[in-house]
Amino acid sequence: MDRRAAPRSSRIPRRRPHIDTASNGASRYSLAPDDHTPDDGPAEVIDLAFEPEPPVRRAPRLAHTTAPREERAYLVGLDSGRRTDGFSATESLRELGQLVNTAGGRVVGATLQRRPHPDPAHYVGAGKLEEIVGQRAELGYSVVVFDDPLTPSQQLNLEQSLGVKVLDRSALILDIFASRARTREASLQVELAQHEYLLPRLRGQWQHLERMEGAIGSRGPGETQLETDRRLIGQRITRLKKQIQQVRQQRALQRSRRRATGIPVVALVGYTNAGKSSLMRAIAGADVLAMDAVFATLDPVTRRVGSQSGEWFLLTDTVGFMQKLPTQLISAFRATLEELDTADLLLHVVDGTAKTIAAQMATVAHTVEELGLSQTPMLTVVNKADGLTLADGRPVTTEADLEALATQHTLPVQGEVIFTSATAGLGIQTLRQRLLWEFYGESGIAARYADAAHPALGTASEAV
Ligand SMILES: Nc1nc2c(ncn2[C@@H]2O[C@H](COP(=O)(O)OP(=O)(O)OP(=O)(O)O)[C@@H](O)[C@H]2O)c(=O)[nH]1
Ligand SMILES: [Mg+2]
Repeated sequence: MDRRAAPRSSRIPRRRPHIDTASNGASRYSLAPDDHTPDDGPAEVIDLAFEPEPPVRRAPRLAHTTAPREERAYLVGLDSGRRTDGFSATESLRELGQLVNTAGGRVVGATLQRRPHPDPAHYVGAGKLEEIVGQRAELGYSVVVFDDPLTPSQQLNLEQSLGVKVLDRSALILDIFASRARTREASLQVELAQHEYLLPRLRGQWQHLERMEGAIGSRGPGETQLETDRRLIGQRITRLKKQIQQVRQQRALQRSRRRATGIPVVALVGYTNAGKSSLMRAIAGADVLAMDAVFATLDPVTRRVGSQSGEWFLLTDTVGFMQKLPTQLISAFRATLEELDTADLLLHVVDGTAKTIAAQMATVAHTVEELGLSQTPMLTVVNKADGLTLADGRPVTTEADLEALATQHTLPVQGEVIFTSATAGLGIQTLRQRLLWEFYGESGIAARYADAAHPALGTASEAV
């Protein structure tokens, strides 16, 4: 493949554009002074104001449901003071609130506890637990959501102490994925992740029967109901893994066919809600779902993008990343993420208006590394530029403004950054040209792909 160096020299970050993250003025929840995160000042207020979610059309649910439905959620986080991923405990808790909203719940309160390690039995200390219990009458919460993975025994102990349903971040994310799964493949992957998450948490809804000594049916060599449940779920997991293996093989076949065409592949990667699908729409004119919600996209969609002179590349949209993603999900979605293996270029889409932009970028970089893709060339695209302002305070409205942003930003990016607004249609042409340049150079090598009647090609999604 003919690949060249970037046409523009690497931008030297100078000044970060002002990023306007005005709150919508909804309710705020104060934290006790001793709970504040060290970097946020003493009188911290966790602003858990979220934009209202659009109504979510839910697919029929295939597997277990764990997350709140229109429930009043109380959030609990831990500030160990040792996080290295760039997210403060407060920001992480705010993101957890966003997940609760996406899952259909409403956040009614939140608390952070500063302690170096979670309590092995209850995650938080006894005092904090009492405080949470004490808030129940006032806030009327029906579910308590913890920002970190709980061990099965912590979850059980907490449910007993709090008297309400207890979830952790993983369960919430799994639930959102379950509600978003549209295709058979996504459903299989989500169901596998859910079963793997639930298996160690199965704890005998049937225990009362086991305790009834001498009861008819509980004697003899038979296994307990719990063992039966475990065995059945184990069998289901084996079956799901086999089915996913088949999906993987089909995908591998499709990929090798695609590779045989010699058409370059560009894959969109990025933090969830960064605007990957919107950018896909803008660049490829593709009819893909874009919505203001986390994890809107679960299945990779590939579209052709080309120029009139017969230069082409394929653009693939993928599932978004997030900090603290349940490991079960990553492994279940490996088949999907394998699409990235054959990408010639990763387009890292960043939400330029995100308060946690640097931490989000670090999460994506880390995930890309974990997926073994560090060697794949990556181009950073800072999207939602329409929500940014220039150094002189002017809002970004023109292509020239995007150029100015590119020279002003202080993002932690080595090399080239392209600014876009997928919704305002800014920077799209530049990005598309830049991608074509990457593979075909200034003059283009139309001759190489002049055979536009190649059976795998069809017509361009949109002419350049
Ligand atoms: N203001 C503004 N909003 C944007 C822009 N691009 C996308 N959005 C909005 O951001 C939200 C998320 O967009 P998506 O395209 O679904 O984001 P995604 O990265 O595909 O998200 P997931 O599939 O959930 O990982 C939607 O509400 C979009 O309308 C942009 O350039 N400017
Ligand atoms: Mg998407």
